[in-house]
Amino acid sequence: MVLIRQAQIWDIAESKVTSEKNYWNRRRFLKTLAGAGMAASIAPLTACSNRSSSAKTALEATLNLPEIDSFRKNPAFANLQRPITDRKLAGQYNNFYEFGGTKTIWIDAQKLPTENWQVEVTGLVKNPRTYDIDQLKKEFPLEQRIYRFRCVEAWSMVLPWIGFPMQKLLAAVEPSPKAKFVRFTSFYDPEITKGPGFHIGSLPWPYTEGLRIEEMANELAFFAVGIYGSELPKQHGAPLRMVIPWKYGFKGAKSIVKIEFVEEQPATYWNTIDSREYDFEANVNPSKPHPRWSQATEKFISTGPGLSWDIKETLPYNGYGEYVASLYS
Ligand SMILES: Nc1nc2c(c(=O)[nH]1)N[C@H]1C(S)=C(S)[C@@H](COP(=O)(O)O)O[C@H]1N2
Ligand SMILES: [Mo]
Repeated sequence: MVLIRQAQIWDIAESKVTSEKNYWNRRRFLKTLAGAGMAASIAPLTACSNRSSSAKTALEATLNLPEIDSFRKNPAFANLQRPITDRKLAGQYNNFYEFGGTKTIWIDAQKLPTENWQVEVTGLVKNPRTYDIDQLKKEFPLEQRIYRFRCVEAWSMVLPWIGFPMQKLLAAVEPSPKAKFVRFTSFYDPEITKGPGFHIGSLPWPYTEGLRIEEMANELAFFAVGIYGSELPKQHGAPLRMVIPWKYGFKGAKSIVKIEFVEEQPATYWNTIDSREYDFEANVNPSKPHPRWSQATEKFISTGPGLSWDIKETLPYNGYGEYVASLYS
């Protein structure tokens, strides 16, 4: 266990964090400028993020949400021999590209309108249905599961989600035998979700993700409506997001408005941008390097309130092989 860094996250320059956005912007610039022979002179984009104590208070306000009063703690997903990541740290180190490409999108994500949220379940199912978020929470008993979380950028956390297994939704809507895949769509409104500098050009919005039906039916596949005992903060993808703990974080679409059962493998946001870097399957795999991040180890963001991390070896399927390996044999 090697502690390689100890600093307040408030003081960390965004340039120290390898972000998908920096890469993506840079690549666009390189593409644009390549013809002019200027590519070599472009330095990586950087941005500074110094946060004051008023920002701390603002952060706390975004996390201070109603507690979820009735849920059971599922003992099968309770003990990971790793500490749960500090709540404030998890709530200020996010990816939510609709609101910008920095890790500090918790500020801009507050623009997400979550009132009267509905989720449409449609496509190849016997019982298509549009759920109000409150109906969903009532219909499916809620439980807490502590899961490892692994981003393809090679950082990881341990997070206590509250929600229900995707299996339960499958049983309620009954997909037809023709349904082989599921497509999940995140909220998108270009008037609201304008991440600064990230909406240049044509990106394949809305954010969508997909699973095979068998993956969705796996015991681990989860819909979260809460975290740390309370409702989901907007930056974590309120009011409903996916959690697929054996896959990289980008498979877990946030703020879901539509769930669609389909016959063919659906296009996804990242897979459309770069299928080589973001394959559809995206299982956590230490022996399959990403073009930009060796996946052999990860930065486990463990403690709080400052940002610090331990380097840990990455486990196949993020440690969940006993549940999911048979899906891929
Ligand atoms: N709609 C949407 N969902 C998303 C993303 C996003 O940009 N937009 N980012 C993904 C990525 S790359 C990660 S690592 C996780 C981050 O979840 P967290 O911020 O709650 O830790 O959300 C995933 N879901
Ligand atoms: Mo990610």
